[in-house]
Amino acid sequence: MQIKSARVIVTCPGRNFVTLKIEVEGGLTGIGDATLNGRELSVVSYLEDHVCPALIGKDARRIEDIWQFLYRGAYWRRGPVTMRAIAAVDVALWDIKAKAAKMPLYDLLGGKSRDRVMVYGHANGGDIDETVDAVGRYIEMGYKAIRAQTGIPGVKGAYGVGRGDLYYEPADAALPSETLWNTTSYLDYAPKLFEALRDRFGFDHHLLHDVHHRLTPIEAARLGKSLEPARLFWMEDCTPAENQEAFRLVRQHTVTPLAVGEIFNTIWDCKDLIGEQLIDYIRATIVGAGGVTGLRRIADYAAIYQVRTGCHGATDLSPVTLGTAVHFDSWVPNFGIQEYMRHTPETDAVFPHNYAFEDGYLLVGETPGHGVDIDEEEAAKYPYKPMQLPVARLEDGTMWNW
Ligand code: EZ4
Ligand code: CO
Repeated sequence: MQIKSARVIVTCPGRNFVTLKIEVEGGLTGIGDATLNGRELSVVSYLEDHVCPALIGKDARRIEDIWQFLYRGAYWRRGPVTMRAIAAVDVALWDIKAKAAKMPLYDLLGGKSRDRVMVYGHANGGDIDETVDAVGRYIEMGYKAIRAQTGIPGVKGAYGVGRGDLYYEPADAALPSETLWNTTSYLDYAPKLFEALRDRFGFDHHLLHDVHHRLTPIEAARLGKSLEPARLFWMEDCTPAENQEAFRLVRQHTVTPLAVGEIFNTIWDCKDLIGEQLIDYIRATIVGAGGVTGLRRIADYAAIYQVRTGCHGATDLSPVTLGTAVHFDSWVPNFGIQEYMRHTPETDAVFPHNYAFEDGYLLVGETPGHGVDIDEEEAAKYPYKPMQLPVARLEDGTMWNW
């Protein structure tokens, strides 16, 4: 089953997506997502200039060998660009293998461990009242788990606040927008949001919150402690995780469950976090961490330490990643939850798929492969648009973590 062609398709139905399409002799095709939000074209070049030519003629059945070839062969290991390129190849090859086997991908992975995949949606608002209303709308839509983010009065562009509708895209301009950050206001305001949410809705739903790398370890510990009465499902990215040891301090102080890893690329980024049981959920995802092959290694390692998965699933991960994740989540024994931000109707039209949302869960499709396709005519209607993620500064002008 030789690889005949490997092509990159870039489309922007509201936001940019990079997709790799591989075709093998005999005509089977598979697709993989290579989207790196705000730095898309670097992965396009990596694939087109360096990876695609080396794939031609290789046996598409040898997924593990091709993964090792691209990982070891780069010499410059890891990093978001390399690992997204590897993920795109890996997912396209799993898609092809499952189609050839006439199996949905979850079956090829070992079969279903569950019937449906619990997801969490994103509710946000300009202040506490708006956010409480937004959470109410998610509850009405059937969500069992909801991430809540609120704007902070006086802080311009606090993380996670949308622009008036249910869709939220942080990459909003050709050059980075400037936002402000104020830790004192945030640490005062955020716990009040969760108090208000529990007062209004009780404890029947899971609530989640994303700190988005903004706090120091001791501040994160304090927030975790002050959120304990709200019994969160998790507190995410409470402090930057380049230094995995930082989480020892947070862990010492709070029983609020911790989730980390949406920006991780390999098992090495989370080795100590998992091995020392410093986190409860690992957020690494298929497109970010080297495809099904890379993520499976992380998940199996995490299982030993009772760390569960919580795959990143923002809209900058294309329906190809989401669809593949639903297969992965259906199989993985130590599943926790799946992030789910609905894509726009334009995006859904470019990527026909067979996963479906029902009553707070995603249901996996039964067709062979990962169940997501790309309509190239539709994709061609939306040319690439430069869009970057925002940056954040403190009030005195100091650069901070966005
Ligand atoms: O801000 O994927 O948990 N979800 C997140 C995301 C990230 C975006 C960045 O591109 O933190 O919404
Ligand atoms: Co996040």
